[in-house]
Amino acid sequence: MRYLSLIILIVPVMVFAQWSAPIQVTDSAGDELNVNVGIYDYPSDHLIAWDETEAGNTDIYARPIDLETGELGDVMRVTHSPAVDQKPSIITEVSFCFGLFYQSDANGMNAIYYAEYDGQSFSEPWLTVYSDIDLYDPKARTYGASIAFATVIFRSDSAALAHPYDMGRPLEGETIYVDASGDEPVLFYEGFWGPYVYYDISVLRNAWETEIDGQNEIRFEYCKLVLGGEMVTGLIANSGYDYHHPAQGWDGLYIEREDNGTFDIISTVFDPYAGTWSDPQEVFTSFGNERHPVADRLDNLAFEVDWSGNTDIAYWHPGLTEAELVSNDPGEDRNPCIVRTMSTVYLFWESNRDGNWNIYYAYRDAVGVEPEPGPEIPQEFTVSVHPNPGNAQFSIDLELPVADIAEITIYNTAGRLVDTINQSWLNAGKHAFRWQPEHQPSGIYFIRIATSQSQKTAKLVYLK
Ligand SMILES: [Ca+2]
Ligand SMILES: [Ca+2]
Ligand SMILES: [Ca+2]
Ligand SMILES: [Ca+2]
Repeated sequence: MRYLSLIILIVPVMVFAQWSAPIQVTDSAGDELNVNVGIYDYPSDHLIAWDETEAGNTDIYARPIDLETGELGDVMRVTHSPAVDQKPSIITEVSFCFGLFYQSDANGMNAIYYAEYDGQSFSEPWLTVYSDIDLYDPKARTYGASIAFATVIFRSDSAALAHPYDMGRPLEGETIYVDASGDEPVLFYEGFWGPYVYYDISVLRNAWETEIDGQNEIRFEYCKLVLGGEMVTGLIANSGYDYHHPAQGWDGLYIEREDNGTFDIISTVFDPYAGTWSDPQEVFTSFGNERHPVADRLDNLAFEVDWSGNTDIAYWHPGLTEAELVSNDPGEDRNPCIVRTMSTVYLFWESNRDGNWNIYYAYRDAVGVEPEPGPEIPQEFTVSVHPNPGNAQFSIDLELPVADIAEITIYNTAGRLVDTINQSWLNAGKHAFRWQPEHQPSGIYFIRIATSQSQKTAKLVYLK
């Protein structure tokens, strides 16, 4: 009894009943690190990638998983070079192409390589972005607002860079310096591409960690749409702390705050009108250290904690009153990676509980917005359009099984965006929208509904 109350006193925040037991993904004698997961085929076919170091050589490996059944495919070796091939980042949900970027020093300098996956195996990797300075830490990003368009963002010691990727192949020679100044070191980079940080009057573009006058600060960049797309850079208000690792949530950032060697997670919300950030709110503070936050656009937040004397993985969401412990093993558990399907949140991470590093994952039911009382919650994501064909106005009925961000757009047969109908959060349930073609010729149009998890396209025929 004395022992039990001691545990309760020391670790009052341990809640982990919601989480499955950890499931092992890799079991080789080498060290598997830097796990990254992307969706290959909606709804549940995903690819897990990591780098593995064995006998002094580091290569990229990947393994398919069906998240619905938990079935794991064979482990595939993506690279075979004697170079250090590491930090895979999977490009996700881009039509006609799928693969992973990674960093390699195969040509002497660190550069960004890409290998394509066809559902069975990987192509020979090729060099996509190179420079006479080291480039590393690739992060693949997709544009939710466009068809088949994506970007890989990476960094050097002094700048963050982006490279567009279109219809199957990275575009050559189009590297963009995201942080053009290059005057300050870029210590960590979070690039935002897609509709989730789009407001009527501005777009939040990027946030990164840099060192200014001996202190680690978070810089950000946003685009003022009302002033003709002017890019503005600012500093998230400093109050004498070191800040690290900005991670983007629904309307702002989660940041690691360092105060005399102790670490907490704070959040700050972006004001798109003023271009400023709210005063930092403590999301999670305790006697222990909370570090390295990662978040998805629906505020699923994972981070590392040392509450029981070794590092473990914790999870938090605004719908929870307490953080939940996902791993609780005496080994070191670190580097969480979040994947969410319609109804489930998955966390992948690396653990040395086996005497070498291996990849594990665990899952729980997604924490969503509470459904409105009354209306029946649909089982499936569906869309219907009527009348179709129509001659004046179309009604679009949408059913969402879970709350999500939904972007509804209309394209013509040339693939050009004709209209944007919705770009905001929708609760689970039934929704009705209207589209009235104005100054559009008769013909076939496509309505595309993209949520954070999937997309649907329906054809409609407009006859004047
Ligand atoms: Ca291993
Ligand atoms: Ca290698
Ligand atoms: Ca703390
Ligand atoms: Ca642990």
